[in-house]
Amino acid sequence: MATFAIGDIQGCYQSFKKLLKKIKFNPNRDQLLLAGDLINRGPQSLETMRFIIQHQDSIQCVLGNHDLHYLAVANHCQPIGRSDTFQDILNSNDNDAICCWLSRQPLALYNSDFDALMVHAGLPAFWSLDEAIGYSKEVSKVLQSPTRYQYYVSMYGNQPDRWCDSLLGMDRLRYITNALTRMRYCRQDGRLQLTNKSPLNQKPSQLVAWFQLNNSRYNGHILFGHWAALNGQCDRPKHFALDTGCVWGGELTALRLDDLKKFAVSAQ
Ligand SMILES: [Mn+2]
Repeated sequence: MATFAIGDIQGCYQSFKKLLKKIKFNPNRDQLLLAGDLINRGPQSLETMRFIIQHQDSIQCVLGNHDLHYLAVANHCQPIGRSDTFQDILNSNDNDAICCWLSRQPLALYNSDFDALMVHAGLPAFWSLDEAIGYSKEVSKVLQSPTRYQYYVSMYGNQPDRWCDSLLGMDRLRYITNALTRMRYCRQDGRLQLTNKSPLNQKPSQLVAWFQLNNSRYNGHILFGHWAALNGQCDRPKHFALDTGCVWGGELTALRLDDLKKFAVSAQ
């Protein structure tokens, strides 16, 4: 029995299957933790989601920005974009089931066996574990309620960039969503800077990666995806960057949590 954390699949079903073969994934014995962005940009979003739902007893996941974007489109709150590739799901008979299943997945997930928090993008430096899980639940509650339509219409945007526990309504939900599913860089004071995607050695001096801001309130492991330009490197002993750019021709990576051994396959 082993537990594997896997980075952004983004509909790269062939690479996903190849990785599962490499790690000898046995759904009767092993567990997968998927770091979000399960679909979109890659070629086989529908097959990817069918496999995940079929094996849901052995899989846990968090939502990424692409998964939320699919939910917004599937709920008729956003038009599909030119570079979106989840039309296969929208056109299928599985669309309602996939939409419903994804709506029930969290933005933050804690595994106590490995003292590991999984989020798609990152953990703000001033949030504790309990706060991150609580804020994730605030969003989940909305995704499963009739107020989700308002959320999907207005979740886009980069403001507010500063957290304050007194934030209310959509401003509060948008900050939580941006921090957990889109964050890469922050300013020195912790404010979100959501537009810069460069690798660390090309960052402007006024920005810091979210994981470079010292978090004195959570010192467990953090498993995250979203930032392909890191190419799996983040120079922090308990932080694991899992997005190795499979959809861009890089690799799909699995981290075995039992011994922190990494496995990767090249994009298929
Ligand atoms: Mn992402």
